[in-house]
Amino acid sequence: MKKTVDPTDRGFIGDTNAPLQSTLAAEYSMLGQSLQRRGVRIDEISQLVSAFGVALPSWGVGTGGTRFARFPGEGEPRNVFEKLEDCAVIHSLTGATPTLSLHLPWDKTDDFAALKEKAAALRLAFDAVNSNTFQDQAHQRASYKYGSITHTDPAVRAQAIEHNIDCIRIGRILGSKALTLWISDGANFPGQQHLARAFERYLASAAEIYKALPDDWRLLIEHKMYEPAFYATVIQDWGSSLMAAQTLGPKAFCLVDLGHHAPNVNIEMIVARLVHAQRLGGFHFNDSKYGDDDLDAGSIDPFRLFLIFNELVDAQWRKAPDFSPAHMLDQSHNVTDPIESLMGSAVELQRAYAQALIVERDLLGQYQQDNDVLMATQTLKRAFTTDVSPILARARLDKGAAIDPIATYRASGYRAACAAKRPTGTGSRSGIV
Ligand code: LRH
Ligand code: MN
Repeated sequence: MKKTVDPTDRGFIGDTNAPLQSTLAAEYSMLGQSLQRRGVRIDEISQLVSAFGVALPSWGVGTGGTRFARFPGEGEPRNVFEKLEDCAVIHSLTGATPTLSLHLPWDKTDDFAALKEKAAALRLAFDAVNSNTFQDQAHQRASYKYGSITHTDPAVRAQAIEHNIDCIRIGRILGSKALTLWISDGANFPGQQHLARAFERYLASAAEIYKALPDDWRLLIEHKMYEPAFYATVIQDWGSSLMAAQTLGPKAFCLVDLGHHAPNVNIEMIVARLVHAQRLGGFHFNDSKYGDDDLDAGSIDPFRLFLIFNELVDAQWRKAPDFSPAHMLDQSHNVTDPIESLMGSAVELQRAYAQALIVERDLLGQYQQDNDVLMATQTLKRAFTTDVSPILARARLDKGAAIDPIATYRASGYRAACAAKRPTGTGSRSGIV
């Protein structure tokens, strides 16, 4: 077997970077000169990009699947501790993923305090925890077949509320500051569910969960147009999510999962509205062409991702009140090495952020004011068509990460080492994880 190296080892990363540094320095200086002509200081952008972090989905480091099949890859993590190890590799090589988001009970363990210690030793921390009332667990009292916190049976609602409160308890041990509440509750046929009463049950149950939130926590309400419900979903769109957040209280916010909208929906507009309402709680970044495809961020429509970051940078720039969205990835890696996909996606988020940071906002504002449509769209597009790769690589280098994360990861032989250490199950079964 090829010699394997620990990809989190700084010496190994430094050795792999060495032959790439002079080219990077030349490209960085070229870009710096071109940006200077636009009145943009490249070092300022690199520092902001360096400070950007996105949370990894614990459920994303294993191979994902669909309802048809899941084809496990080599060396899959078998438990949350091994998921942490893989997340540490992603952060060591990109410098952009200092936190991860757990999903319960998928990441259940007997000792969450030990998990927190292990994470700290790997220079990782925990972002929002995710509850799960869209699957029935073994030995569960009541089924979620017809819903969870909006079920017509109060006993089922109570069970689902209890689970969410337990997720908050676990999150407090881990140092999380938010609970992401996505529920699959809805209907497959007209008439199956009373649309108004279901929403009222949602508000009443969510209020019980809200009561259990510590003062410095947030409740992140995640809307989704459809799936697994195929006619109506209780929290189907940003309007329902915003109404719920405003009803529940100041700790309730809206989480935007990019894949949870109909194709062609203007998501950057939704972001602008949620910023205005001071209820933009965060994102589940991914990409999609048709439905909730959970593909790698920036892989299908990088311009859309740029336009979303353009709204975020503009809000930051105009000092929008109460603006601190949580950035998280939520993807399913069915045919790629999850570690490579997550590294690539983190870099694509940094790219969209860097492009949004170099937008000449005063100039753009003037053209918008003057209704000079052509010059306004060109000014925005100039930022998107600028290759900011040297800034991203420089930000990684400055943090001791890899100039080329994928090449460094492959050179380490980490996946082969995992395959030797973590025997893979046989056959393929369906399901997203
Ligand atoms: C629902 C969702 C939600 C998670 C799940 C894994 O589609 O986006 O955020 O709980 O995926
Ligand atoms: Mn999501």
